[in-house]
Amino acid sequence: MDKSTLEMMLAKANNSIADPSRLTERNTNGYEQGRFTLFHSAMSFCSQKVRATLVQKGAAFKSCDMVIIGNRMASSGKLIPAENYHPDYVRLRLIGGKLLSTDLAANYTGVSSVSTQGFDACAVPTLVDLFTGEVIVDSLRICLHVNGTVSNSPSLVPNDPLLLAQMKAQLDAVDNTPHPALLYGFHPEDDRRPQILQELMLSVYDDKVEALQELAADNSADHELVAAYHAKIKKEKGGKNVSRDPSFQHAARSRAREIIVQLDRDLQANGAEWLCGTTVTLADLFWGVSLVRLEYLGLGSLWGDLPRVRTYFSNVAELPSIQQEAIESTLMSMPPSKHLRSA
Ligand SMILES: N[C@@H](CCC(=O)N[C@@H](CS)C(=O)NCC(=O)O)C(=O)O
Repeated sequence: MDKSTLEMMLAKANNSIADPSRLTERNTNGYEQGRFTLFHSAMSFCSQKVRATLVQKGAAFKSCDMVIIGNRMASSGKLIPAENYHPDYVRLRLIGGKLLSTDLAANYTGVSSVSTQGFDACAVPTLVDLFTGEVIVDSLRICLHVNGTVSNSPSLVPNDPLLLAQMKAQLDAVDNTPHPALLYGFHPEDDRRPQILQELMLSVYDDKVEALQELAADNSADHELVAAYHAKIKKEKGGKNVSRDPSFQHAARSRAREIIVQLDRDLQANGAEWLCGTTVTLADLFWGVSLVRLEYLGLGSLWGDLPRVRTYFSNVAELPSIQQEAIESTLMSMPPSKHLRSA
């Protein structure tokens, strides 16, 4: 896309952020000044992967920190939609979506992987690369792009084809962990999420659907945007349907356990401090973010009997990028959890 059109769309998308203090320059002395703008959210698991990658690579970026949960005004009951549903943001993100060979995600599976579930046009993160004129969506693709373009710091992607294949399998494992199901869902007999989070989740799906329906009605002339909103409405209604379904919630937790048991086997096979070779790769950053989120949700017990995973978690949690962008970010943006403490 040409630079002036992209800059115009970017400026409009910035208007989706109500509070200008959430538009900041990060790592101002870092590499690739003026190149990246990241639309993300402090609390979002997928955004944490991207920010950890940018920080680990030492890249400068403009941070557009969005509120991704709608909010109802106490006085009037009026619903303020999540900022990631704003028409100008979704229009920008739809440009990136066209580069994916996938349909809009309309079915809820409890997993948010673009490669298996489709493209959610109303989500974060979105990266704009002003040097190439690209809008890039999907945290996995964004992190590979950042690694490939920031060349002054050590690569987070192995050259060795075998290690590269192993790393990609790990990125897919994290991507296919049912994080949305575990964050939003009510486990029938063992819900360990912080109480305030559980309360927040009582109305989250209804609020999302209400906000999206209003936005679709208000923007009826823009057919592409309306299609994106309709797909999202269908997906979120699906989420509500299974949020209290015991077998769905049991299956999500069992799936997360299986993925962690496989991590344990892979750690044993690699035998080093890190997961794919002897240096930090994207696999370690993705797993760092994933394990921090599971710990926050009270699911550290999923690897309580796996000492290798416990040691690995301590190692990744010491990386400054994980401390800052997963642990501290979670603690400052999400309700307090007795399960996760500051490093
Ligand atoms: N696979 C996508 C998933 C994007 C996604 O689902 N983002 C979540 C946060 S982790 C989001 O924006 N949720 C808010 C919403 O859907 O309303 C990625 O990795 O970028």
